[in-house]
Amino acid sequence: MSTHSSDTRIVRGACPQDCPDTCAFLYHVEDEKLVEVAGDPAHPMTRGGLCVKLKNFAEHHYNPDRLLYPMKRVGPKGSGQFARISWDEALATIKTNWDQIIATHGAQAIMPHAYLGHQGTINGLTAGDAFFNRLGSTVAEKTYCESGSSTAWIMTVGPTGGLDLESLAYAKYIIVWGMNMLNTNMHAWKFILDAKAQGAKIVVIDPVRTRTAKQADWHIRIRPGTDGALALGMMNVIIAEDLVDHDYVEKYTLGYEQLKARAAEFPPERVAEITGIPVEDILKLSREYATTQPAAIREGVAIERSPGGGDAVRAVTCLPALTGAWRHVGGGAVEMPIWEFPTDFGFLCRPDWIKPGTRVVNELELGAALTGEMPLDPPIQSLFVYNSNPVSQAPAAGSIVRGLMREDLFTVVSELFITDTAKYADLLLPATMQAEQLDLMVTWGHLYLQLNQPAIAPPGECVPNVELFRRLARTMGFDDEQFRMSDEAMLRRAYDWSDPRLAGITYDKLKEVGWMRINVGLPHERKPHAEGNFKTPSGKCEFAASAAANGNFVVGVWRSGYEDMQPGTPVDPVPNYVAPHEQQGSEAAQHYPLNLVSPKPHAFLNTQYGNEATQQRRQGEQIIVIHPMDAQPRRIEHGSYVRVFNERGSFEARAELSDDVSEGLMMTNVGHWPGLNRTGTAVNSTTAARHCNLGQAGVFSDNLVNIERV
Ligand SMILES: Nc1nc2c(c(=O)[nH]1)N[C@H]1C(S)=C(S)[C@@H](COP(=O)(O)OP(=O)(O)OC[C@H]3O[C@@H](n4cnc5c(=O)[nH]c(N)nc54)[C@H](O)[C@@H]3O)O[C@H]1N2
Ligand SMILES: Nc1nc2c(c(=O)[nH]1)N[C@H]1C(S)=C(S)[C@@H](COP(=O)(O)OP(=O)(O)OC[C@H]3O[C@@H](n4cnc5c(=O)[nH]c(N)nc54)[C@H](O)[C@@H]3O)O[C@H]1N2
Ligand code: SF4
Ligand SMILES: [Mo]
Repeated sequence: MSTHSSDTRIVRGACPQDCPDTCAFLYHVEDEKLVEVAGDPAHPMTRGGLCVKLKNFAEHHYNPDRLLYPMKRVGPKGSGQFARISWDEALATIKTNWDQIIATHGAQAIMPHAYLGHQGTINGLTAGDAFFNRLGSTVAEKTYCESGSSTAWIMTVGPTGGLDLESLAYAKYIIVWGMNMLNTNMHAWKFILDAKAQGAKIVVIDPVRTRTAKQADWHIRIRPGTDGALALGMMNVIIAEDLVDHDYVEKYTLGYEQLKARAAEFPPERVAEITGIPVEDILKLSREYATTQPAAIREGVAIERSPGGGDAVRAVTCLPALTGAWRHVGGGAVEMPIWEFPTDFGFLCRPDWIKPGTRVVNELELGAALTGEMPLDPPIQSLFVYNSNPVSQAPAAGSIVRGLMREDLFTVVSELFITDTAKYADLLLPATMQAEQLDLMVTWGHLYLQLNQPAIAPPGECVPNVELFRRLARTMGFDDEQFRMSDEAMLRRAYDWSDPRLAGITYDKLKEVGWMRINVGLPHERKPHAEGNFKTPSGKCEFAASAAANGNFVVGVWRSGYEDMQPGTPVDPVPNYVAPHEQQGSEAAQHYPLNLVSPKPHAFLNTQYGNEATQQRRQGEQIIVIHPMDAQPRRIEHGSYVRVFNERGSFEARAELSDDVSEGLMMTNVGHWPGLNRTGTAVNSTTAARHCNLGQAGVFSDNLVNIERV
């Protein structure tokens, strides 16, 4: 932390990003200017340090490219030519267009598109839901991330926080499964190092030898999309060698006999064949995991990014109950602890305002929805994008761009910058950044409730999302109380402060101290499921999910509020292995023989900061990691530019030859701005808009491509 003059004002805040660490901020303000954003040294997760992405967060607020005023398009679609207009004109334009669309096609011809550009209670994932439900628009299903894992987690153990990441310090065996923690959950790595110092073994299961894998005691290379088979194979060994905690299983689980029968179908030889992991390693992993307690599993989001991802997360989540790992402090598993926070999603989203029969369109299928490839009656005539950047982050990006080019589509984008998506807007609306707004931050990596208070005034005419929707509500003539409440009144209303987990925590106290731990036990003593106490219908860890027993389905919170509107695909009550769709050896593989995974960039947060020169220098240009044996026959050398392509699209990247990937596998990062790349495209031009088998999550790791030197 640098030193500042005595007239520095410190304001408490919290990181707005879709990142499990949700760091606590100290905003430093001098002469009403934000001069520094520091991590709070007292916060147990942040411990005074922010990540590389947020290093220049104060300057980010003053980036000269920021969108400061409403703008309208003055050139052809996608040309990026805009002219400043007033908020009154912007709102009036929206009203005229929407009134006309509603009169001709009905309100369902309007579709919102939003995700987690901001992670606050009133400006984040649920912002705008109440407004669009009141409007009667198409309901957008937001399943970019965790919806498959969350569904799987809830089916198996219920909406419980599970293992506290801080408790990892007390584990003796830690499996980091499908997560590049050093990039994506870096503040929790400290607890792993604490455990290691006490003799714990760290195992990373990842197809790529990542920074995290390099720090581990053991890196297990797995074929993408085969984690379900590995987890079932581990169960096979654990059951066959009688390493089961029978007492725990009997008292606190449901469906052991069924799970045993399923696991019997996955002997190590078969699992080795599917996963590419040697039989000896499967045996060793199973034995070590079952016999070294406390054993912890840090479930990464990447497990879900394949067709069988949902069942894979269910299978992984069954493991700690089979071995009794939950009995110990530091044992068990963690998907995300978000479920411990008593948030009133009913109030925030107002699902009661959705008219029966309103259609639901999944956001990952945006391209098909806009181009008409997905038959929709009425067709989408207006798209309202906020908190998201689908041209970069959604699959099948080429079809999204084709859709956005439609002359008859009225597109509004609320943004911080003119992103690759915003470029196609008819109207742009300016949004505030975190130091300029009030919110209670949602977190999915720790157990602290945090208030972010405004430190500086918004520049230009920027407004927080919550104010944007108040303005839109007034414009459309909605006078419901929801749209007349202040930010603070909404935040006070959005949590159940009488919930025992919030005992002693009040909004006023948060205003003073910034953050407080919720009452769910301290890290050194927390054993949430030592005696069962699962949040499932049976109260047990459900190896055979009662939610699926009668062909039912379950969904994660990201469809919150409208679960009963759509029947889901029936799933097997007991987790199974579902193979990748785009497989080596398939017919498609003759043309596209290489599988491409596209995890998170080190220096960007999804696409955010991808337009900052300092971050671009840290991240470097778009690269693709290729095994030398795949590069050689294609005359690709280290540093050559290559075109990566399949029938969906292409992009270019600089080749990095390395055996950090296996033969047949390549790795590139999502998050580079397509428009700043060599051909105006990035990895999602090649990914497919299909879903994982639970929660409608995306399948970004299931992507066969080919490459050639350019
Ligand atoms: N620096 C940085 N941090 C971030 C983000 C960011 O953009 N940048 N984004 C945030 C967000 S939104 C999220 S969801 C999290 C995600 O963070 P993570 O959970 O870490 O997810 P990914 O980065 O997608 O992938 C992690 C690892 O999974 C591997 N992987 C890919 N497919 C598979 C598979 O089928 N099985 C297994 N076992 N491994 C596989 C990849 O090689 C990669 O190393 O990160 C958050 N934190
Ligand atoms: N190939 C591939 N694709 C992926 C993934 C992958 O691993 N591989 N990961 C997926 C995952 S896990 C996720 S979470 C998604 C993330 O996808 P997005 O949520 O779309 O990612 P961001 O880049 O964070 O984009 C958010 C946009 O919101 C804007 N924004 C930020 N704050 C505000 C605000 O307060 N108001 C408004 N109106 N706008 C704001 C930002 O400027 C940014 O342009 O991407 C998914 N896409
Ligand atoms: S992006 Fe994540 S690690 Fe970085 S400051 Fe924000 S919460 Fe912390
Ligand atoms: Mo995500």
